Amino acid sequence: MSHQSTEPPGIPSGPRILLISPRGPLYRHRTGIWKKSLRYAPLTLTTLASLVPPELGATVEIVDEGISDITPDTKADLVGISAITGTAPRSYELAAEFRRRGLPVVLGGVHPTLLPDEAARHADSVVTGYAEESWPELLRDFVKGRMKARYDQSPALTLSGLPFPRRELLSRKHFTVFHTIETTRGCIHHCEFCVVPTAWGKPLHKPVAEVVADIRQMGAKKLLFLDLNLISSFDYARELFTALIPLKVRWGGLSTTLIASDESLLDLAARSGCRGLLLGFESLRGDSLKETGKPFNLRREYREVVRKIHDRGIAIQGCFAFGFDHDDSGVFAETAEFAIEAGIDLPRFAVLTPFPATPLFRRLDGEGRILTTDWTLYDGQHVVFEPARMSVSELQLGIERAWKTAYSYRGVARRLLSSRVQLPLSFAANLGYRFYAHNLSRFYTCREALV
Ligand code: B12
Ligand code: SF4
Repeated sequence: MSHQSTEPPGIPSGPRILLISPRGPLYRHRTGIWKKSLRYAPLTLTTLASLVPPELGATVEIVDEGISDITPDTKADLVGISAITGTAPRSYELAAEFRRRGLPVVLGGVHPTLLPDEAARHADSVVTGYAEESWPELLRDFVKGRMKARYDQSPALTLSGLPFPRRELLSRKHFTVFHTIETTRGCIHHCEFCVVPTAWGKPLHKPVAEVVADIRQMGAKKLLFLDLNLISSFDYARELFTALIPLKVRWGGLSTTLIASDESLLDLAARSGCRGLLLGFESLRGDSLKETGKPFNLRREYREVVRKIHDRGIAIQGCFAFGFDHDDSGVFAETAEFAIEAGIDLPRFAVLTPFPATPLFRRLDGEGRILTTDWTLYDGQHVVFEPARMSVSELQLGIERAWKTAYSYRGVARRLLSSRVQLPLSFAANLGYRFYAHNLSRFYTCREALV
């Protein structure tokens, strides 16, 4: 059960706040295919809970529909729902239900940030961008009976002096990695498909001393950084990795392939306890990398990137996308074979997804190539646009084939024998992804509708 609520002792009872992270089909409690071996604790709801001003004496309950169900009689005075694009329709469905019961609903998160006017049609208030200042302001307004229809991120927002996320509100038993943390936000790059520059813009950093204090207070020995690009600033990354060394933690995080361009930074990452990196390789084809605004990823370097990282005992989760305008039907086998030969510990394959408001969405929309705005299908595994050099079904089935090839028993064995780093952890995650790969097609219910 992950419904958790708390009321600070000795403080008179204030509003009951219910915070929800809605399910997506793949990530749904019980019927989804995102196994525990792949699951790490998100920070969204625990962060929002930590930002509730103490003087309000509020009760906070959090529900993550990826791991539990909402009970129909859940009581609250205010409901906050966090929406990413794939979960936006479910968010609107829940919002309608709560509003029918007379409960005010606030929508926030990346999707309402990208499409605030759409979100506003389903909520009493919409919060865009990061909510470290605006959410407490909204709550104070709410108790005074003057909640506004919209709150935007302040341009002056900084990430210093913030409370630690209230991780105690989540039950650890649901997650393989419970101790997650965030140090930076935003990214300096502008990849055409990425929501980060569109939604959040320039990078913000937490003071390293505060990151260290959080790690110490949670007593973490195994950590995952959720930052989308931990090395946006090499200087910050260097300061952070240096500060991690005395903590003797093992950690994983997301980076660009650029980390391999600076061996001293890579050495420092390894010395600070880095045991796994998620890298966006995206494509093996130079034309596609240019098309998508990721020129710093060049194929000729990939094997070298993999070797340098493996040499330091760091496992690689390598992400590839299919559906670029330069992709043809040969791309799936070529990419899966590369992942196997290069010994990528955990390859992941996504369909290029034009998330709303991104430059990619605007381009494809301008070319009349967006096939659906059913946001449920914007989950990185469904084709939602007209590909340039293959049919929708070729792309949809090609991605499934790539998953199955890379996660066949032979594929897993060849990859892990070639890599030989972090084997026990990597093996467990490979089994999780093998299950995912072999069950993906269960969710292709809309294939016929799109083809
Ligand atoms: C944990 C995580 C997951 C988890 C949980 C998802 C969830 N619902 O939160 C899992 C593993 C399930 C997941 C899956 C996917 N994810 Co994900 N995930 C993340 C990740 C790495 C961390 C989220 C987090 O904890 N952030 C830290 C918190 C503090 O930040 P935050 O969530 O943005 O919240 C702040 C504000 O946005 C705001 N806010 C957020 N919600 C609300 C609600 C209210 C009421 C208010 C007031 C404010 C507010 O306040 C917070 C404090 O400032 C983010 C990247 C990131 N670093 O944010 C991607 C991210 C959310 N995921 C993303 C994607 C694309 C996916 C997948 C499609 C990937 C895939 N191919 O499988 C799937 C789709 C899931 C689905 N459709 O069902 C994208 C979303 C893009 C989009 N437009 O939808 C992100 C942004 C990463 C990216 N590539 O850019 N993901
Ligand atoms: S490097 Fe990663 S986080 Fe940065 S814009 Fe590109 S895809 Fe997004």
